[in-house]
Amino acid sequence: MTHRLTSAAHGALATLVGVAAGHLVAGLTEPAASPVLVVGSTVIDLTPTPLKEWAIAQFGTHDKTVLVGSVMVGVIALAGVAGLLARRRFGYGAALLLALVAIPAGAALTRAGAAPTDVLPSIVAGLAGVAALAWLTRRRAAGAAADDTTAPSRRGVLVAAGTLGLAAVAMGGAGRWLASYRSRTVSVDLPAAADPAPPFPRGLDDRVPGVSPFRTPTGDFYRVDTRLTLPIVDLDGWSLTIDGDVEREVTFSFEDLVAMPLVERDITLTCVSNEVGGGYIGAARWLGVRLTDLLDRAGIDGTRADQLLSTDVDGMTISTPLALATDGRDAMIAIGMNGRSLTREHGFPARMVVPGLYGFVSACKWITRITLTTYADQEAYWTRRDWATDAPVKISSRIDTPRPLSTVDAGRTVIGGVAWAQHQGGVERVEVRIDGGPWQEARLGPSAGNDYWRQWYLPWTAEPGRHALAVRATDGEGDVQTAVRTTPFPAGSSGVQEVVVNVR
Ligand SMILES: Nc1nc2c(c(=O)[nH]1)N[C@H]1C(S)=C(S)[C@@H](COP(=O)(O)O)O[C@H]1N2
Ligand SMILES: [Mo]
Repeated sequence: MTHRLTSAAHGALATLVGVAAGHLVAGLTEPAASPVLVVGSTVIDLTPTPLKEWAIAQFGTHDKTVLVGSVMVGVIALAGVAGLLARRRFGYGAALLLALVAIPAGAALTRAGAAPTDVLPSIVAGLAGVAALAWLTRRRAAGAAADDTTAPSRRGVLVAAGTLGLAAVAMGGAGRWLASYRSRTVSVDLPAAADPAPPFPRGLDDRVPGVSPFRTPTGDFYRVDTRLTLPIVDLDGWSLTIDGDVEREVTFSFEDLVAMPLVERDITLTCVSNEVGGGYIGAARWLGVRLTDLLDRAGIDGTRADQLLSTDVDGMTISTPLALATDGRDAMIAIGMNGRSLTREHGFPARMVVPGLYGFVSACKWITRITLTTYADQEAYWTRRDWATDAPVKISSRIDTPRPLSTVDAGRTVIGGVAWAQHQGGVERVEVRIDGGPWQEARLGPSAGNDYWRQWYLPWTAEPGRHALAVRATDGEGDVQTAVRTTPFPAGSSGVQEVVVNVR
């Protein structure tokens, strides 16, 4: 029994060494091609939409950690089997390890934007894994031949295992460090906007503790994308091409964009996967080139296109309705966020921003191509997964304070939060309902335009006991946030948030 366990452990250890060696090579070449990560990404792409939504709801922003963890557990289980096989006959175990490696190798070569060299980390993982397994097996055989129970041989096996374990940790750590070092944010100097945003009003930030800051600091801005690693984009090699059904294909370098008249706008970005009351929303000041200025260079007057199909540096695609993107709203290719160039997390060097549309149909990060096409001809990533193509942000509101299920002291306190109705005349009114009573009008913070969220608060004299607080917003067109609940799929959640708090 213990022998079996040892064999399985050796298989697992050898595989960890392989995975770590692959991670190190990926850190030097293409981080996204790291064996575990590339399998994880493939799982993300293949997961049916309902299951993906369930995972996001269950694990929130930890969904990717859970995913990578599950892949690792699966790999180690199979690796244990390889260890057991190797005990019978080394060739069997080695063959299983190599077969295992075929999975990331295939995934790396078939992922969007793959280069032939992306198979390297998997090859190295396979070779390192088999070599480690051979070493452990040989050590063990030597020990067994001497005498199963003699201390020195057993110590020899333990030393070998310990050495390999340390090597795995060192290689894995080095790969991780390399990937994050190479994708670190380097700020680029950007010129001032030719068309600046109005002065940013002072929000309720310090007057109503607990309310979301009026402008979300870039480091706190939510991040949603299908990636497990950040792309490493080299500014000199980067360009943005507009092609498809246009008069002439045009390509812009980063310098070309910077040399064009820049606009600056305050825009709130929302993810379609945001549940009512959720955190997948952020508000920032964006700097960029008007999308229509770029489209005019390509000439789209006679186009038959109804879709802008954006492609990122790795081949990920995002669709945007052409009519909405060019209807006069401040759609732009942004190169700056909150006074700096974009961070890697948020799309460096350039991304699309279209006020009023959920991010998955507007906000392509790491953008490198915009193709004018039709929905009938070409389907973007989420269109293939049955999400809506025309997805305006739904009017919604959130209670930031008091926190759900928190305990607050009785007496004078304040209920506060944010509300948004991007591009629908902004937020006109916010109302709060306490314990099912009448809707009471809350006080609004300042406005930074109709494409930006609004802070709100309502003073409250809290009586001891349990209380249910609800909030709803009304937009500038008079539309009231509906209480009818819908799921994020396929066009965004709706409903009214209700939180329960204890007052003592
Ligand atoms: N290339 C790329 N762009 C992308 C995505 C993605 O997965 N890949 N996700 C989109 C989604 S669903 C949203 S909500 C926004 C989020 O932008 P943020 O991460 O800067 O907040 O980016 C959009 N742009
Ligand atoms: Mo999203």
